[in-house]
Amino acid sequence: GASSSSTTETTKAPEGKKITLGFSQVGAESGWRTANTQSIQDSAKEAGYDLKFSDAQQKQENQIKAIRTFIQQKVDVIAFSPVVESGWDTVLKEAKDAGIPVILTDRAVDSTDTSLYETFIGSDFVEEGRRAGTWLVEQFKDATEDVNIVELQGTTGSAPANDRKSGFDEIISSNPKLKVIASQTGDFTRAKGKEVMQAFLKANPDIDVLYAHNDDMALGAIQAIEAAGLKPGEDIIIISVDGVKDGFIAASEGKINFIVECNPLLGPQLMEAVQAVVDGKEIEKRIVTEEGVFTSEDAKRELPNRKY
Ligand code: GZL
Repeated sequence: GASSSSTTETTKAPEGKKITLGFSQVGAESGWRTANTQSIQDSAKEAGYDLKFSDAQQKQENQIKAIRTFIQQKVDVIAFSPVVESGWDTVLKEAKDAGIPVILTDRAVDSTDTSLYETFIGSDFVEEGRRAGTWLVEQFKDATEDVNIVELQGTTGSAPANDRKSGFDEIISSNPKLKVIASQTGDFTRAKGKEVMQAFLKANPDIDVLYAHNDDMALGAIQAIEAAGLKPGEDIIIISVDGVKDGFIAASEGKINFIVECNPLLGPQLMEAVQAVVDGKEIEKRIVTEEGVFTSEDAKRELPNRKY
């Protein structure tokens, strides 16, 4: 890892004290989450902030507890990636009443009161779903028979699961032969992705396509597909989202056919937003992260350049 430079200058906070950032992270469920955590920790160090970091093990009540602890500790700014979209208004109002600004990263909340947070920094998950659907429509535009699709959804109630599904459904509805015959959550993990894919294979003899809401579930599903004696990327076309190293490796081997990138490196933008908020500067209410798409060929070429 990068050596910590001893000369990191501390950012001047009000009264010259170090800025304290309380961050509540979803968990450690996927390769994407690991890269996201690393980016936040590295960027906070680089900025000279005192980072109080909490891992909620994918439980909303742990995130709410962490946010309440940050309020008691009177941190300068609270940031978090909400594991699910709903159920945040009460604790966000407590932060607002305590005069502590909140920044959302990665996933959104469905609070209608947008004064409860300063900004939301993250991907457009609906667009990611549309990109997955657009590639699939193109691949099967000449299909003469039904195309049977199974879908491994992300964590139930999470913004990426809701939006990646709706964006995909919106686009594939243009071709009635594209049929989602089974759709179930794999909770963004390899283990669950494998388990649910095993069940899909048992219940559906003729699966043509797997749409997985993240690489980790796709990688688990690939284990199940191979155990069933089928060839991932050939017998079953696989589309995935994220673009973590292991996803790129599988794509470069032709086991995943199309990857929609979801950028986890949100640390630098988060720290910029923290500084702006502390300095009382205006910031955009919505900061969308840049990301692309990769076929197997693209992945083979790009693999050496991937940072996570
Ligand atoms: C997306 C992020 C999702 C990733 C998964 O921004 O919230 O959660 O796609 C991760 O890999 O578990």
